[in-house]
Amino acid sequence: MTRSILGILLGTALSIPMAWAQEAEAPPAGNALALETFSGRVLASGLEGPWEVTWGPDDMLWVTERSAGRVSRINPETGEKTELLRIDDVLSDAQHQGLLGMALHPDLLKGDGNNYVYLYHTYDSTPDNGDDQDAPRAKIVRVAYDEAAGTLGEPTELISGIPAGNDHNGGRLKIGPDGMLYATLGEQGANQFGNWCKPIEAQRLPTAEEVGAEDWSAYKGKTLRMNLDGSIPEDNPEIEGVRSHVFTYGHRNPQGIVFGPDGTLYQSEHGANADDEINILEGGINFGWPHVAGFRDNQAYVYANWSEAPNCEDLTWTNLMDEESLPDEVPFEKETDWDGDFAEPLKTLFTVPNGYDFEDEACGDLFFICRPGVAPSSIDYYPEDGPIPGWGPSLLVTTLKNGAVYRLLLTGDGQGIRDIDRLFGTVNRYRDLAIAPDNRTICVATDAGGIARGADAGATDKLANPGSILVFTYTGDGAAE
Ligand SMILES: [Ca+2]
Ligand SMILES: [Ca+2]
Ligand SMILES: [Ca+2]
Ligand SMILES: [Ca+2]
Repeated sequence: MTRSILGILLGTALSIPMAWAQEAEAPPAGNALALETFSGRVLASGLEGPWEVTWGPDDMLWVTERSAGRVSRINPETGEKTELLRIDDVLSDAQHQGLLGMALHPDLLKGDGNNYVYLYHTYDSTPDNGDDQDAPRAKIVRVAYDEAAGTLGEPTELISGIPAGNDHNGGRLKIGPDGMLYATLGEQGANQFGNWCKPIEAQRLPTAEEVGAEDWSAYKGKTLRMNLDGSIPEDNPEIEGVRSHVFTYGHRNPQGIVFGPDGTLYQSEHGANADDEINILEGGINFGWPHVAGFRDNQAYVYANWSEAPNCEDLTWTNLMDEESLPDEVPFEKETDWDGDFAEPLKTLFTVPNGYDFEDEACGDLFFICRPGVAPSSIDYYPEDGPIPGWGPSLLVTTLKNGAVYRLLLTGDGQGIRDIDRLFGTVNRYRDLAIAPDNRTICVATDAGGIARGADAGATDKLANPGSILVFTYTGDGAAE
């Protein structure tokens, strides 16, 4: 594939033909669908970090804005935006903090008294001491939608005191077909960057004493499952003898969850330099982080535990995860040194062999952008009977570093991935998506700032459409090719 001109989207509410990008690094384009059968346009811009975009039962886009702590409805035809709520106690200093996930009650606007919306956000748990970053936590609140007034209000706290930090807070919410609320939590960026001397706690499980005391500090790097009032479901898995909100564990920074029509729970998770993961979650299962990245294959990863180095604070941290690059004082293990039970991913994006050059000159000082991981920020499900030829069933995954939607074609039983394509590439960071009910339109939310892959294949902080909702619409007739 040699097409390398990225579509630049300008203006708002204009229908602009897209050009398409394929990357040498991306997997081969196995699907021959003509991408010219899509139009692309900017629906809305000027948003303060749109993080969750959900198609509502009122045929409006419901959107959270991370740094503003705002929930709005956006008309998917005109882009007109109506603010529903602004939360006062949202903590949003760092890139990973703020108002994050949102889930709409499945019976919203069905007239049975369940006009509820669920929100995940970070806050300062010690608001009166003049330091808003000394004790960040996250909470999940339920708010009620007043249809007549067009507002969200009456906040009810379901759970608070959830661990949060300045990195990898996870934060995606979804209500399952079982009527339970699921939430993703990252490991808070432990063992890397400014947190390099903090231990990763993705494997630490809550004790009965902690659960009894409502101490949720062991919830880092977990998926939580709770009743809609925030309590622990009776049928949650008992893991090492303790039932808590924990549904799965051993995660790095999971930011996407979605249920397939048969109830399969698909998840996307940020890897480190490589090995972003697509997983199928089942209750009680360990997903391996940090002992294993992706598959247990000993490729381009060792678990270097900086917190165990006696002089950690004095060392110069590196995220090159091979034994030659690590200071002698830092203990490490190969993936096969750990013999714990865990579930391997369905797919990694992407695994590279030992010896791979993680400091590609093409991205200069921003070499992390050129690394094999694409930073998957959300996941959605495209149904088997959707009108776009060759798309169903598939998972659609938005990516930050490599602004695009990755379409992962599922096998017929939904339990495997048979092909990957990179679609709708622009110079942006894609944070989330929503699929219209007619399955012809894909709406994508972009970060308000940050670093992305540039049009020239290097890295850039000049984003084409910061803080926007982009809309890609299938214009074909749905006939098979
Ligand atoms: Ca979404
Ligand atoms: Ca404080
Ligand atoms: Ca894993
Ligand atoms: Ca591996």
